[in-house]
Amino acid sequence: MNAYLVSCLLAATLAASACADPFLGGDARPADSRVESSLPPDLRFQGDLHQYKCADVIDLLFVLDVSSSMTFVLDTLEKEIALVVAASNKLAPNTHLGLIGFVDNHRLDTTGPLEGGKVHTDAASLQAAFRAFKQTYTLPNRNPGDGPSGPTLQNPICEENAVDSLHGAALDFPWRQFSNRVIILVTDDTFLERPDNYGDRDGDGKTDKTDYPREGDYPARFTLAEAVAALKQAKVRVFSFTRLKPPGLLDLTRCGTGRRLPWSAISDGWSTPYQGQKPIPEQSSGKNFDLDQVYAGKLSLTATINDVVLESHCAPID
Ligand SMILES: [Ca+2]
Ligand SMILES: [Ca+2]
Ligand SMILES: [Ca+2]
Repeated sequence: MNAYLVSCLLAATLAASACADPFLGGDARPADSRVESSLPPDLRFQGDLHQYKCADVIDLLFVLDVSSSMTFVLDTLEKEIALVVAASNKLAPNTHLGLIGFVDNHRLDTTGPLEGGKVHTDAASLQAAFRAFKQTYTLPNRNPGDGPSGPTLQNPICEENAVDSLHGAALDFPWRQFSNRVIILVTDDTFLERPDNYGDRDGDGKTDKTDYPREGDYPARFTLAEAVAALKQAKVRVFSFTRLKPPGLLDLTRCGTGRRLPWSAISDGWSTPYQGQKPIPEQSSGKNFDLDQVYAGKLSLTATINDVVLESHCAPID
């Protein structure tokens, strides 16, 4: 039992004033809430006080770098996502899942059965979505925000647009009111901020070079601070899987085009500060994990996801 549940139980024994929902605002109470809607938020526990059971549901959004080096992650998730869905539904029924894919811009998947397609409820439709992103965006090197008929071979610099993806995740995913809100982000690079442009390979302020790797207009729309503010407002935790150090020269997953930031900055914003700002997982009450350990088979992506969902469930963000 985590510290929050213990303190909640103790306080609730003294006076039924504990366990107030940490997530203020947001959508209306879900129709499938496991608690009678007539109950005020401070009585949202089930059973007697000796068997406290948090009634929060789980909203789990994958925000995935789908650039060409990330095929491994999409394949792993496709294979193992059923384990995540099963574990989450065991913890709390009716888990909602979603997917954002990003390279230099992003797209929220809309092939699920709920909320205009933004929400998946089982492994099968999410597996199909992982496959579709791989085929449509990863393999031809296409930016998800450009849609399935966008230009291919379109990724001139190594940094990928996690910041705008997280800002979009905070605002555009239909987070439920009484929910444990978790983002699982996987990327193997750092990011840029407004007013930089991911398509401006040489940083001259123009996006007009047509030789490989071709330039394009992919402006960074938000800053790190703006994305973190949106995540905090939405009470969403970010758990990321990223590189802690640059890949070796012969590493097949090493980005082959140029960079805006030095190779040593590859961990910035995830496990090391970004331009003096604390890493995103730390700022959003989440945590970062070593993606190289996943590649090496030393860290299970799905078991780690299950762990963080369990640990964050019914543990309000401070
Ligand atoms: Ca990449
Ligand atoms: Ca890029
Ligand atoms: Ca340029």
